[in-house]
Amino acid sequence: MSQNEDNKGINRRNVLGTTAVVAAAAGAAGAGALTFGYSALRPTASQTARGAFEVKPGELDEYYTFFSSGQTGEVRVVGLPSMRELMRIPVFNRCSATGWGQTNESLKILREGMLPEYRELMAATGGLYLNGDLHHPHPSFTDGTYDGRYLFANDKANTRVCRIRLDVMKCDKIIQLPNQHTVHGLRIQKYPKTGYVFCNGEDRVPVPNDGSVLDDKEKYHSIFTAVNGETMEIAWQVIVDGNLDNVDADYQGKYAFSTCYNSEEGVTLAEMSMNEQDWVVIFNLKRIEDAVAKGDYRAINGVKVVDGRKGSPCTRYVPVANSPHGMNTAPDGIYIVANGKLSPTVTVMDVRKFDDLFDDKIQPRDVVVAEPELGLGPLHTAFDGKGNAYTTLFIDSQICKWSIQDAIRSYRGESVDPIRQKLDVHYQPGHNHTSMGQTKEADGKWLLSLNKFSKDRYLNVGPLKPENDQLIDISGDEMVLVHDNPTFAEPHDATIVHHSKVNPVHIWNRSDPFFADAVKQAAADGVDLMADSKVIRNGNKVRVYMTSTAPAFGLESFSVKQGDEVTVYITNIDEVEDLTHGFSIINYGLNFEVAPQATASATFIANKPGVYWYYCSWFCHAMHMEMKGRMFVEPRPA
Ligand code: CUK
Ligand code: CUA
Repeated sequence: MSQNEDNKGINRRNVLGTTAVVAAAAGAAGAGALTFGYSALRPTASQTARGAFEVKPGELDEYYTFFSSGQTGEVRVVGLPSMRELMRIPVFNRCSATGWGQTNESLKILREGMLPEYRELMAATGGLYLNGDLHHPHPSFTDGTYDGRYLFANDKANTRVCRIRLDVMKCDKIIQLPNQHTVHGLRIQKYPKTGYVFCNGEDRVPVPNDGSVLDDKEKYHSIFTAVNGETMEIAWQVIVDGNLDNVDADYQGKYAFSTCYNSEEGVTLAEMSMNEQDWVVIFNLKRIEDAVAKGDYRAINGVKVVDGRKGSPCTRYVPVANSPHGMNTAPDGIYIVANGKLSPTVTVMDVRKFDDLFDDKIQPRDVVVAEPELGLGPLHTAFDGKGNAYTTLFIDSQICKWSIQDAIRSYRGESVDPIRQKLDVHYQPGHNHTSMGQTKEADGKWLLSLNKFSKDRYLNVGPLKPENDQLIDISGDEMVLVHDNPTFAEPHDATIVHHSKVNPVHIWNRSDPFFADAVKQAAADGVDLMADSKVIRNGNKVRVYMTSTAPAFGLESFSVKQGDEVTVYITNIDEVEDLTHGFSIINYGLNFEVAPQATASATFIANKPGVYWYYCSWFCHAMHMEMKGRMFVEPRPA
């Protein structure tokens, strides 16, 4: 018996119902249908035909999916429905292929993305973090749907927020949030457009956290931050009661709301899960902006911090069952769902009631319109835009499909069962996602289940196993599992974006700000990056400018002196799509990518004398192996 089966303690009726439905759909009636063997649940050809998930060689996917990678620290771009990985965008990690974390262009973003005190802390690694934990990637919005400009994501490990430009699929900005300790939940203002990026501070710490307070948890605070997505500056912060977990925003541009666990404000597992109830905190954006405008805030570490603890006009606290996790807004712009985690229920709220709540015309629980019991461990909910919700059940290893309207009827006392279907997934799902389901343009075609455990689903690769991301066709009345996809650590979250929303460039524009510093330096040195290859010496600082065009660098060799600080600027003057060059110096630990029409640079100290070949590391031409040259490092005079 697998753990998946062991976990199905409750809801036997629904489990049996689901199995029968799936088995019938698969035409696999008989003994298999009544056992819980997974062979009966594996899709057959006839089952998968409906979803037409196969993308044939040469065909393009209909959707971009932006996957987080958790503790790997990057964003992955995956085609859907094929589930083919198309690209990786390094952000909080280092990348040997692209030189992220090594080029001056990326180092500037990474260094500026750290508060000065943490740059000091990380002196041993050059003032840089080498890790990150990227959970929640979300694209920018205009009028309730994706506008293709940016993707934002959090770093839970080091309290950072990044922005990725979707035109070039590169990170262009990172900031580290002061006062807050970790950023976990991250979502985007949907209307009228992405002004704010909402960032949940999960852990409570003393503010300021300078050692003057240690084990006195009464003096700890949790902080909610709004970052301006256009400028990547912090707009304001709000102090709240309890821990913040996940966050979402409405479609009206008025509210953000966060699930909160640890309303007990404890510091141990036992303390944190003591109470029967926690809450959802609702943030009134207008009132917070007014408080900031009126000077009703404390400036802490250069940030305007508004007091949003209980009793504040800026927030309301809606009690929900113990330790809610996911927070999801339905595409109808009306219903929001807080997922129970330790409770088998999800709590549905109606955002149209929030104005009255803030005007004290109703009580916090009056905004709740449904609380269906779905199964064990509800973590996240996705929507199809047709009135159905899909909730991951972590402990049951299932997706539960349910009707929002029937859940509301049932809450009012009518005898209806909101549950439409339960589908086994493999195993222990966290987030799930529908195509365009986090916008008002939800199209109800695909559902992704991001499962934390793959166990027996793949060839054994040793004790560390991949995650298992499963593709489910939701276009018909029944959910049908169509594809398993293994992923390396560890997608928590993904966003499925119709391809028409994203329009990346094919080659770089020479005026791109990404390498503007290099262009400026070249101009100061009188160098035309597109034509000149030369060495400029300024004391012990040496700048080596080189073009690259298949299959040759602009310099076949260059000389520097031992101890020089050398900056190499490579400009790819090829104007051909996909003709990327690389630049690596052997034994000097250097490699980076130079895509068509880009300039990339890196700086190092030439401390070791000798002959060092540099070579093109991205296969570019039949003569790619010959695309190389020599760096001569002259020994320091004795
Ligand atoms: S969290 Cu990971 S499963 Cu960080 Cu969005 Cu819910
Ligand atoms: Cu240029 Cu390989």
